[in-house]
Amino acid sequence: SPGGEALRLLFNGSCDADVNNTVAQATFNEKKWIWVEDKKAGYVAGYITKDMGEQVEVHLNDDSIRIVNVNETDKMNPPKFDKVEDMADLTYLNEASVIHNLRLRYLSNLIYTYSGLFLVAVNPYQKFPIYTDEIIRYYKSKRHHEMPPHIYAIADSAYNEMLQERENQSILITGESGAGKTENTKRVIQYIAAIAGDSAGDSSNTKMLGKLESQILQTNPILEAFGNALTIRNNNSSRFGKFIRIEFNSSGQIVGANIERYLFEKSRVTYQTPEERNFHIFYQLLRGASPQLKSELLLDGSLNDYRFTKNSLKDIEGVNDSTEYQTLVDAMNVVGISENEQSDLFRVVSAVLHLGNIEVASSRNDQAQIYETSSSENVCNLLGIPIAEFTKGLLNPQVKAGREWVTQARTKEQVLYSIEALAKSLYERSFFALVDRINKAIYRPKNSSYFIGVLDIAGFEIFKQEEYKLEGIEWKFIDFGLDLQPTIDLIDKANPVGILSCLDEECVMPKATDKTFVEKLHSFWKDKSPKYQVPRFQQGFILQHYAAKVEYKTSGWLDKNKDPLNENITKLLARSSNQYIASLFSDYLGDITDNDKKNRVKRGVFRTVGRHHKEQLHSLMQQLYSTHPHFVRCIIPNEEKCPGKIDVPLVLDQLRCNGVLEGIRICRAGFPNRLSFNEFRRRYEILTSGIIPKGFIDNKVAAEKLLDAFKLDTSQYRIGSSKIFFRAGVLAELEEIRDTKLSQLFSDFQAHCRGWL
Ligand code: AOV
Ligand code: MG
Repeated sequence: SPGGEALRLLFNGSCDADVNNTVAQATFNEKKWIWVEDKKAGYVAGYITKDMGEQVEVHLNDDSIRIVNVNETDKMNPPKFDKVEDMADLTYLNEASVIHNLRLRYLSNLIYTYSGLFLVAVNPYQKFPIYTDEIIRYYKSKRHHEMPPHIYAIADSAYNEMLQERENQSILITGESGAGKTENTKRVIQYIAAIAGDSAGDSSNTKMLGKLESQILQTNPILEAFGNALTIRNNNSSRFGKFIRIEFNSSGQIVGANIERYLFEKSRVTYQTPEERNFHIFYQLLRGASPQLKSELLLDGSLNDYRFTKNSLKDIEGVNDSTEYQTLVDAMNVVGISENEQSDLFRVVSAVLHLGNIEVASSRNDQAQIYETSSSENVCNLLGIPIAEFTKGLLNPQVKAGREWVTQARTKEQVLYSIEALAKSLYERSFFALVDRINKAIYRPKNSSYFIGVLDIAGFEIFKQEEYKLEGIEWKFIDFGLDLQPTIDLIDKANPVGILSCLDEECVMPKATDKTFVEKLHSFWKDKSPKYQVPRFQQGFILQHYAAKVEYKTSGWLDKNKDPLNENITKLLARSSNQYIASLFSDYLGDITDNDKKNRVKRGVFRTVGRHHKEQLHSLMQQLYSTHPHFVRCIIPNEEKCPGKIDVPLVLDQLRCNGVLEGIRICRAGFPNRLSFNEFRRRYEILTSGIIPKGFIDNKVAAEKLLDAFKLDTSQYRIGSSKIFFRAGVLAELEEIRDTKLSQLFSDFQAHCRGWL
């Protein structure tokens, strides 16, 4: 198959002349070029016209002259480094050079760049033809640096390393909202499905995927319909995190997949700001469903008729909700979600809409009343529960007072609160059930030997230097600059009591309030952890996260951590005549005695919200630690969702926070490039003559002789048990010498031939 050079030509678009033309090589050599810090532009180019020690006079590119402190300047790399594919190869490594390189590449339509340990991906906000079947074939089984940087290269390394090292792999994709995490996650799955499916053999053609691979790909439109929404930052923002594990048999074929979801933003169901939307499905269903289905679902209105959609934005630029509805139904059919199951899912969506329209009035003595019953009737019809008990449960629920059950009168506010809690919980439970259902279709753990996990969530960092250890090289572990453990302890620890445990404890204390909770926290952590601080004005606490300090206000936490659902209603739902609805609330089945309650706590049914997240994240971390990680850092280029525009300060901010700049430094401090003895000898023997004796000689010995002959400083490499590890830039230099040598040989040869003619 064609090599990287062809692809490089294909990818490289035109570049904004203004940026491209930083400095030509000839001009560069004449003057002392530098980068100067600039508040607005981030950095501007210029050359030094006068050196005054602490200060320099600089002639800037716009022909202005500025006098600046030397420490506000950075060295500039020669033009031959423009658009380098791996920023660890830059001679001068500083913020200005890194951002300059990313910018040059971005404006030439090159959105992917290696950066030592990471792949950096800058959101293009436009569709480039770089994700085709043909490109997939280019990347299949190629060596990393043979090909231009691409998310496919990362997916391919993960796949090959899984097979070669017989080790689970993970691809960790992080970045701000709208930076491109989900898009890149989809590309990883697409690539793996194409090269590792049943039918993959030689085809790597996404149109000819096997059934399982198609199902795995089609889970995405389903999850996005129910779990994504338009936000200010992203037209298709994921309101949940996910970890997708693709499972393989020992020969590398896909045998199944599993999706775990984290942290779902259910509050969006009942409230959106006017610039945002509810979850896509509400708009898709109301705009795309057939009149017949809508009437079955008792939906006779449109977006403006329902409280949970009417105040939101209605349209997404370039998206047709009705077409998306069709895409969703097609996807559900591929995954094997039956028509009945689909109508169950839609029934929940409709019930949520009708819940929002229940009008609650207040009687003279402040008691809640429902006079207009059509919405409640619709809700009860859709959910398969009797309306009399539903209304009574809302307005006059039975609650336990000491040992007695008494009937309580509720205010309008209380009833509205419990209706909203019900709508949110109903939708959330249905979303979770949908994820379970999808897993039932695609998860077949039987023959699984390995997995590649793809994490599409914002958050944390893990880092291992296993390869160095395996090679028996002494390696001083460098802290990644993101010392998370103290913060994790602070949130997570059982002893002394971390924030979550403390919250759980307070939730079961009879007289606890938000105030007693915070006071307890202060008593445990104030002055005991460097990451914990007490705010001066608000009731709450401050945590030092890796990018910044974050202040948490704790008002309402106790309530939020408890289950806010009205048990009168949830018990009704658990006995719904509709099996699906009943299954969503089966944990509320039966009358709950105190004894049951204790048992349930043990069985984990009554796990509090905080506790549940904590357990999930713990299990995720355990899985990740057992894998070989690959890191992808997504960058949002501007806040206007606009193609071809780089907001330098915004990007710099992300590079500082996400560890890219730190990562390059670490990579350069270490030995990022490696070659086996065999390959090193094969490639570079040509640079010497007569160093290696004729006849058999061990590859390691040969490699050592070559290293000697090249007179490489011993600080520039380490010799392992099967490979040599090089500092950044060393191999690049050897490659350059090799290129020169080869072209010399070639022209000698040509001259020689001419002599014959
Ligand atoms: P996110 O996952 O990182 O945000 P997305 O992956 O949803 O961000 O990307 C946001 C939007 O940017 C997408 O809908 C595309 O329109 C565009 N986009 C991103 N990457 C690409 C790409 N490689 N090629 C073309 N368009 C792209 V969030 O889920 O909000 O944290 O919560
Ligand atoms: Mg996303």
